[in-house]
Amino acid sequence: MRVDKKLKGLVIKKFNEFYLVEIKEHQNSEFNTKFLCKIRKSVNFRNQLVFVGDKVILHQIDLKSKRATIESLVKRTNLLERPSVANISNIYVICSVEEPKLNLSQVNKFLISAEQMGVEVSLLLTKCDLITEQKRLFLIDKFHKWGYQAITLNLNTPENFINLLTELKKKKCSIFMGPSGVGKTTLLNRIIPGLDNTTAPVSRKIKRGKNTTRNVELFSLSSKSYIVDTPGFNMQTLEIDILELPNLYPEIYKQVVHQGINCKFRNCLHINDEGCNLNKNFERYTFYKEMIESSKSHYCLIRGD
Ligand SMILES: Nc1nc2c(ncn2[C@@H]2O[C@H](COP(=O)(O)OP(=O)(O)OP(=O)(O)O)[C@@H](O)[C@H]2O)c(=O)[nH]1
Ligand SMILES: [Mg+2]
Ligand SMILES: [Zn+2]
Repeated sequence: MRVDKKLKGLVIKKFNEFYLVEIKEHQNSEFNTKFLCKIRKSVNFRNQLVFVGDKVILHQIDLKSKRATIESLVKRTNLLERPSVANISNIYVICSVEEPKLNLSQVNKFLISAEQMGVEVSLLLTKCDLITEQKRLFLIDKFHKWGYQAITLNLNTPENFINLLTELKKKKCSIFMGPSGVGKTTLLNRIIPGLDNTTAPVSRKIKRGKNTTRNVELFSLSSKSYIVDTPGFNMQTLEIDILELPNLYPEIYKQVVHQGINCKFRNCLHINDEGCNLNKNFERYTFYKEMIESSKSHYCLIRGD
C-alpha cells in the first residue's frame, strides 16, 4: 500500500545504492519509522550524491514493506568530506592516550581537518585509566595551549562522561572522528542506552585498532540531537589552502582576533614574512610551518610557478 504523500526524513545510514531514512514527529505515528529507500531515477537527481545526515523528501511511501523513494534533497548546511557526513554541528576528535598511543602529529591533522568545517571542534582523550594522573594533567595543559579544552575519559569513572553527555544533548548533530581502536563505538554504546554496537580490542601485536566500525551511521540521542559514529582512519596529507591555514590554528587566530596583532601584510603566512608580528612561541608552530611548506610546494605545482 503506497501513500500518496511527500514527507521529509533524515538519512541515517547508507549502503550501496540503499539509504535508511528516518521520519520523526509526524502527527500520524504510523509514519514515524525507518524506511529503506532508493533514489528516484530522474534527470533532476543526476550527479547529486546523498549522504548520511542529509534531509531528503520521500515519495511513494509504502507503510507495509517500509520502503520509499528519495525524491529530492533538502539544501544542506555543510558536508564533511572524510568521512562523508552532511549537516553536522559539532566535531569531536577522539584520540586515546594509550593503545593506540597518542600521536601528536595525527591529533594535529585531525584538528586542522575538523577546523576547516567552520563548526565547533572539541577534543576527547579516551583510555585515561592507562596513564597516571600526572600525565593526564600534563595532557590537559598541553592541549589547553593548543587552544582546546580536552575532555579526558575512562571507562571506570563517570564524572567527565556525565558532563559530556549533558553537552551532547544540547548539540544538534555531533560526529565522532578519530583513529581506529580509540573507543568511539565504546563511548557511543555508553551514551545511547540499549545500543550494543560491535567494538573490538586493539591488536596486541601492532597496538592498532582493527577497523571494527565499517559504516558511517547516525544515532538518535534525543528528539533533537544526533551522534554519528564513523569508521576509524589515519589522516594522510591534508589539502588546505595555505592562506586559510592560519585561521585553523587557535594559537594564531586568537592572537589576531583577541590580541589584535597586526602583521605588515594582510595575507602574512607568519613564516619569514617581512613585518610579521606573530608570537611564534607555541608548540604547534613546527607543525604549522611544516604544513605551510609542504602545501606551498603543492600550491606552486598546481599553479606551475
Ligand atoms: N582501557 C580502556 N579501554 C577502552 C576504553 N574505551 C574503550 N576501550 C577499549 O578499546 C577497544 C576499541 O574500542 P572501539 O570502541 O571498538 O574503538 P573504535 O574507535 O570504535 O574503533 P573502530 O571502529 O575500529 O574505528 C575496545 O576493546 C574497548 O573496550 C577506556 O576508557 N579504557
Ligand atoms: Mg567503532
Ligand atoms: Zn605574520
